[in-house]
Amino acid sequence: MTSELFAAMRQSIVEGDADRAEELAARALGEGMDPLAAIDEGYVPGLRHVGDHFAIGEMFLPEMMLAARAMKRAVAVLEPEMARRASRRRVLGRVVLGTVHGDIHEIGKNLVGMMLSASGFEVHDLGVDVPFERFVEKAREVDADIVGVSALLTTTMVGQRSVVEALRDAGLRPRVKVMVGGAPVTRGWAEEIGADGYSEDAVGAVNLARQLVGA
Ligand code: B1M
Repeated sequence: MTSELFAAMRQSIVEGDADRAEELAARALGEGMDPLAAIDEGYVPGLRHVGDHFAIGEMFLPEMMLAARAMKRAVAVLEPEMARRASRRRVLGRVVLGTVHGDIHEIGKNLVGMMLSASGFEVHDLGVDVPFERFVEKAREVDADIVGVSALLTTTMVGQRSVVEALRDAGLRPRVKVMVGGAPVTRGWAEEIGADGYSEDAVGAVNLARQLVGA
Protein backbone atom coordinates (compact mmCIF):
# COMPACT_ATOMS: atom_id res chain seq x y z
CA MET A 1 0.00 0.00 0.00
CA THR A 2 1.22 3.46 -0.91
CA SER A 3 0.90 4.91 2.60
CA GLU A 4 2.93 2.01 4.02
CA LEU A 5 5.61 2.57 1.42
CA PHE A 6 5.73 6.30 2.26
CA ALA A 7 6.01 5.44 5.96
CA ALA A 8 8.86 2.99 5.25
CA MET A 9 10.65 5.62 3.15
CA ARG A 10 10.32 8.18 5.91
CA GLN A 11 11.65 5.66 8.42
CA SER A 12 14.64 4.75 6.22
CA ILE A 13 15.71 8.41 6.30
CA VAL A 14 15.13 8.77 10.04
CA GLU A 15 17.30 5.69 10.59
CA GLY A 16 19.86 6.86 8.04
CA ASP A 17 19.59 3.47 6.32
CA ALA A 18 20.80 4.19 2.78
CA ASP A 19 20.47 0.59 1.55
CA ARG A 20 16.86 0.47 2.66
CA ALA A 21 16.12 3.92 1.21
CA GLU A 22 17.55 2.80 -2.12
CA GLU A 23 15.65 -0.50 -2.06
CA LEU A 24 12.35 1.29 -1.34
CA ALA A 25 12.98 3.74 -4.19
CA ALA A 26 13.45 0.83 -6.59
CA ARG A 27 10.27 -0.79 -5.25
CA ALA A 28 8.32 2.44 -5.73
CA LEU A 29 9.43 2.66 -9.36
CA GLY A 30 8.54 -0.99 -9.86
CA GLU A 31 5.03 -0.18 -8.60
CA GLY A 32 4.73 2.75 -11.00
CA MET A 33 4.87 5.47 -8.34
CA ASP A 34 5.61 9.04 -9.44
CA PRO A 35 9.22 9.62 -8.28
CA LEU A 36 8.37 13.12 -7.15
CA ALA A 37 5.61 11.78 -4.89
CA ALA A 38 8.13 9.37 -3.38
CA ILE A 39 10.46 12.28 -2.63
CA ASP A 40 7.84 14.71 -1.34
CA GLU A 41 5.63 12.33 0.61
CA GLY A 42 8.09 9.59 1.52
CA TYR A 43 11.64 10.80 1.98
CA VAL A 44 11.34 14.55 2.70
CA PRO A 45 9.13 14.02 5.78
CA GLY A 46 11.95 11.83 7.14
CA LEU A 47 14.48 14.61 6.64
CA ARG A 48 12.09 17.06 8.27
CA HIS A 49 11.79 14.79 11.28
CA VAL A 50 15.57 14.58 11.60
CA GLY A 51 15.92 18.36 11.23
CA ASP A 52 13.25 19.04 13.85
CA HIS A 53 14.83 16.63 16.34
CA PHE A 54 18.27 18.06 15.62
CA ALA A 55 16.90 21.52 16.44
CA ILE A 56 15.75 20.39 19.89
CA GLY A 57 18.90 18.42 20.65
CA GLU A 58 17.35 14.96 20.32
CA MET A 59 19.34 14.04 17.22
CA PHE A 60 22.89 14.98 16.33
CA LEU A 61 25.05 15.92 13.35
CA PRO A 62 26.16 12.35 12.48
CA GLU A 63 22.49 11.32 12.31
CA MET A 64 21.72 14.30 10.07
CA MET A 65 24.61 13.28 7.82
CA LEU A 66 23.42 9.68 7.58
CA ALA A 67 19.90 10.89 6.80
CA ALA A 68 21.25 13.11 4.02
CA ARG A 69 23.31 10.25 2.59
CA ALA A 70 20.26 7.96 2.56
CA MET A 71 18.23 10.68 0.84
CA LYS A 72 20.87 11.15 -1.85
CA ARG A 73 21.02 7.41 -2.56
CA ALA A 74 17.22 7.24 -2.91
CA VAL A 75 17.13 10.29 -5.19
CA ALA A 76 19.86 8.76 -7.38
CA VAL A 77 17.57 5.77 -7.98
CA LEU A 78 14.58 8.00 -8.75
CA GLU A 79 16.36 10.57 -10.92
CA PRO A 80 16.40 8.69 -14.27
CA GLU A 81 12.66 8.11 -14.06
CA MET A 82 12.08 11.80 -13.21
CA ALA A 83 14.03 12.72 -16.34
CA ARG A 84 12.25 10.09 -18.44
CA ARG A 85 8.81 11.40 -17.51
CA ALA A 86 9.63 14.94 -18.53
CA SER A 87 9.69 16.27 -22.05
CA ARG A 88 12.99 17.59 -23.34
CA ARG A 89 11.96 19.09 -26.63
CA ARG A 90 13.65 22.46 -26.63
CA VAL A 91 15.80 24.48 -24.28
CA LEU A 92 13.58 26.90 -22.41
CA GLY A 93 16.46 28.85 -20.93
CA ARG A 94 19.84 28.64 -19.26
CA VAL A 95 20.04 28.53 -15.49
CA VAL A 96 23.10 28.93 -13.31
CA LEU A 97 22.39 27.28 -9.97
CA GLY A 98 24.23 26.97 -6.68
CA THR A 99 24.10 27.06 -2.90
CA VAL A 100 25.51 30.25 -1.40
CA HIS A 101 28.93 30.73 0.10
CA GLY A 102 29.30 29.17 3.55
CA ASP A 103 26.44 26.73 3.02
CA ILE A 104 26.88 23.07 2.06
CA HIS A 105 23.23 21.98 1.94
CA GLU A 106 22.62 20.54 -1.51
CA ILE A 107 19.67 18.14 -1.48
CA GLY A 108 16.97 20.73 -2.19
CA LYS A 109 19.16 22.56 -4.71
CA ASN A 110 19.86 19.29 -6.51
CA LEU A 111 16.14 18.51 -6.69
CA VAL A 112 15.48 21.96 -8.12
CA GLY A 113 18.26 21.41 -10.68
CA MET A 114 16.91 17.98 -11.65
CA MET A 115 13.39 19.30 -12.07
CA LEU A 116 14.57 22.27 -14.11
CA SER A 117 16.65 20.16 -16.46
CA ALA A 118 13.90 17.56 -16.73
CA SER A 119 11.56 20.39 -17.73
CA GLY A 120 13.75 21.66 -20.54
CA PHE A 121 16.16 24.12 -18.92
CA GLU A 122 19.92 23.91 -19.45
CA VAL A 123 21.25 23.84 -15.89
CA HIS A 124 24.79 24.78 -14.89
CA ASP A 125 25.12 23.59 -11.32
CA LEU A 126 28.01 25.25 -9.47
CA GLY A 127 27.56 23.04 -6.40
CA VAL A 128 27.67 24.26 -2.82
CA ASP A 129 29.55 26.96 -0.92
CA VAL A 130 29.67 29.09 -4.05
CA PRO A 131 31.24 32.58 -3.77
CA PHE A 132 28.95 35.28 -5.19
CA GLU A 133 31.52 36.28 -7.86
CA ARG A 134 31.37 32.75 -9.25
CA PHE A 135 27.65 33.11 -9.99
CA VAL A 136 28.46 36.26 -11.96
CA GLU A 137 31.34 34.68 -13.90
CA LYS A 138 29.28 31.64 -14.85
CA ALA A 139 26.22 33.74 -15.78
CA ARG A 140 28.43 35.70 -18.17
CA GLU A 141 30.16 32.64 -19.53
CA VAL A 142 26.96 30.76 -20.45
CA ASP A 143 24.82 33.85 -21.16
CA ALA A 144 22.38 32.79 -18.46
CA ASP A 145 18.73 33.77 -18.38
CA ILE A 146 18.36 32.93 -14.70
CA VAL A 147 20.64 32.65 -11.69
CA GLY A 148 19.17 30.40 -8.98
CA VAL A 149 20.53 30.72 -5.47
CA SER A 150 19.74 28.31 -2.68
CA ALA A 151 20.38 28.91 1.05
CA LEU A 152 19.40 26.70 3.98
CA LEU A 153 20.83 28.65 6.90
CA THR A 154 19.58 31.91 8.33
CA THR A 155 23.22 32.92 8.55
CA THR A 156 23.91 32.32 4.83
CA MET A 157 20.70 33.76 3.33
CA VAL A 158 22.43 37.10 3.23
CA GLY A 159 24.66 35.65 0.48
CA GLN A 160 21.62 35.71 -1.80
CA ARG A 161 21.58 39.48 -1.50
CA SER A 162 25.29 39.56 -2.40
CA VAL A 163 24.58 37.60 -5.57
CA VAL A 164 21.82 40.04 -6.61
CA GLU A 165 24.14 42.98 -5.93
CA ALA A 166 27.11 41.41 -7.73
CA LEU A 167 24.98 40.73 -10.82
CA ARG A 168 23.76 44.33 -10.72
CA ASP A 169 27.30 45.68 -10.34
CA ALA A 170 28.41 43.55 -13.29
CA GLY A 171 25.68 45.16 -15.42
CA LEU A 172 23.81 41.89 -15.86
CA ARG A 173 20.59 43.06 -14.17
CA PRO A 174 17.74 43.18 -14.92
CA ARG A 175 18.33 41.00 -17.98
CA VAL A 176 19.54 38.05 -15.89
CA LYS A 177 16.74 37.10 -13.53
CA VAL A 178 17.40 35.88 -10.01
CA MET A 179 15.37 33.27 -8.21
CA VAL A 180 15.95 32.27 -4.62
CA GLY A 181 14.84 29.41 -2.40
CA GLY A 182 15.69 27.24 0.58
CA ALA A 183 13.94 26.44 3.84
CA PRO A 184 14.41 29.83 5.62
CA VAL A 185 13.72 31.91 2.49
CA THR A 186 10.40 33.73 2.12
CA ARG A 187 8.70 35.79 -0.53
CA GLY A 188 9.25 38.86 1.67
CA TRP A 189 12.98 38.19 1.78
CA ALA A 190 13.10 37.74 -1.99
CA GLU A 191 11.40 41.12 -2.42
CA GLU A 192 13.65 42.79 0.14
CA ILE A 193 16.84 41.74 -1.66
CA GLY A 194 15.50 42.58 -5.12
CA ALA A 195 15.29 39.01 -6.44
CA ASP A 196 12.78 38.33 -9.21
CA GLY A 197 11.14 35.39 -7.56
CA TYR A 198 10.97 32.84 -4.80
CA SER A 199 9.70 29.32 -4.71
CA GLU A 200 9.13 27.06 -1.76
CA ASP A 201 9.69 23.79 -3.64
CA ALA A 202 11.15 22.24 -6.77
CA VAL A 203 7.89 22.12 -8.72
CA GLY A 204 7.24 25.78 -7.93
CA ALA A 205 10.80 26.57 -9.03
CA VAL A 206 10.05 25.16 -12.49
CA ASN A 207 6.86 27.22 -12.78
CA LEU A 208 8.70 30.31 -11.64
CA ALA A 209 11.58 29.73 -14.06
CA ARG A 210 9.13 29.29 -16.96
CA GLN A 211 7.46 32.54 -15.95
CA LEU A 212 10.79 34.37 -15.72
CA VAL A 213 11.79 33.38 -19.26
CA GLY A 214 8.27 34.01 -20.58
CA ALA A 215 7.73 30.36 -21.56
CO1 B1M B 1 21.70 21.20 8.22
N1 B1M B 1 20.54 22.52 9.06
N2 B1M B 1 23.25 21.97 9.11
N3 B1M B 1 22.66 19.72 7.46
N4 B1M B 1 20.01 20.44 7.78
C1 B1M B 1 19.13 22.54 8.67
C2 B1M B 1 18.91 23.46 7.46
C3 B1M B 1 18.44 23.07 9.99
C4 B1M B 1 17.09 23.79 9.72
C5 B1M B 1 18.27 21.92 11.01
C6 B1M B 1 17.63 22.40 12.31
O1 B1M B 1 18.32 22.93 13.14
N5 B1M B 1 16.33 22.22 12.44
C7 B1M B 1 19.55 24.02 10.56
C8 B1M B 1 19.50 25.48 10.10
C9 B1M B 1 19.01 26.42 11.18
C10 B1M B 1 18.93 27.80 10.66
O2 B1M B 1 19.82 28.37 10.12
N6 B1M B 1 17.76 28.37 10.86
C11 B1M B 1 20.81 23.30 10.11
C12 B1M B 1 22.09 23.47 10.70
C13 B1M B 1 22.12 24.33 11.95
C14 B1M B 1 23.25 22.88 10.18
C15 B1M B 1 24.69 23.03 10.70
C16 B1M B 1 25.09 24.46 11.11
C17 B1M B 1 24.86 22.03 11.87
C18 B1M B 1 26.19 22.10 12.56
O3 B1M B 1 27.23 21.91 11.98
N7 B1M B 1 26.12 22.38 13.85
C19 B1M B 1 25.52 22.52 9.48
C20 B1M B 1 25.84 23.68 8.51
C21 B1M B 1 26.83 23.29 7.49
C22 B1M B 1 26.98 24.37 6.43
O4 B1M B 1 26.19 24.44 5.51
N8 B1M B 1 27.98 25.23 6.59
C23 B1M B 1 24.54 21.59 8.85
C24 B1M B 1 24.92 20.45 8.11
C25 B1M B 1 24.04 19.57 7.52
C26 B1M B 1 24.47 18.27 6.86
C27 B1M B 1 25.80 18.37 6.12
C28 B1M B 1 24.58 17.20 7.93
C29 B1M B 1 23.20 17.92 5.99
C30 B1M B 1 23.29 18.44 4.53
C31 B1M B 1 23.84 17.37 3.61
C32 B1M B 1 23.71 17.73 2.15
O5 B1M B 1 22.93 18.56 1.71
N9 B1M B 1 24.55 17.04 1.41
C33 B1M B 1 22.12 18.72 6.71
C34 B1M B 1 20.73 18.45 6.56
C35 B1M B 1 20.35 17.21 5.79
C36 B1M B 1 19.74 19.31 7.11
C37 B1M B 1 18.20 19.11 7.14
C38 B1M B 1 17.90 18.01 8.15
C39 B1M B 1 17.54 18.75 5.83
C40 B1M B 1 17.83 19.71 4.66
C41 B1M B 1 17.27 19.08 3.41
O6 B1M B 1 18.01 18.49 2.64
N10 B1M B 1 15.93 19.13 3.28
C42 B1M B 1 17.71 20.57 7.58
C43 B1M B 1 16.41 20.56 8.37
C44 B1M B 1 15.23 20.95 7.51
O7 B1M B 1 15.33 21.53 6.45
N11 B1M B 1 14.07 20.69 8.05
C45 B1M B 1 18.92 21.16 8.16
C46 B1M B 1 15.19 18.44 2.17
C47 B1M B 1 15.16 19.32 0.93
C48 B1M B 1 14.38 18.60 -0.16
O8 B1M B 1 14.49 20.49 1.28
O9 B1M B 1 16.61 21.87 1.19
O10 B1M B 1 14.42 22.90 1.99
P1 B1M B 1 15.15 21.96 1.12
O11 B1M B 1 14.81 22.30 -0.42
C49 B1M B 1 13.48 22.49 -0.91
C50 B1M B 1 12.99 23.93 -0.81
O12 B1M B 1 13.59 24.67 0.22
C51 B1M B 1 13.20 24.48 -2.17
O13 B1M B 1 12.99 23.36 -3.02
C52 B1M B 1 13.57 22.21 -2.40
C53 B1M B 1 12.83 20.98 -2.87
O14 B1M B 1 11.47 21.02 -2.49
N12 B1M B 1 14.48 25.07 -2.54
C54 B1M B 1 14.54 25.95 -3.58
C55 B1M B 1 15.73 24.85 -2.11
N13 B1M B 1 16.60 25.56 -2.79
C56 B1M B 1 15.91 26.24 -3.72
C57 B1M B 1 16.34 27.13 -4.70
C58 B1M B 1 15.36 27.71 -5.52
C59 B1M B 1 14.01 27.41 -5.37
C60 B1M B 1 13.58 26.52 -4.40
O15 B1M B 1 15.66 28.55 -6.49
C61 B1M B 1 17.01 28.74 -6.83
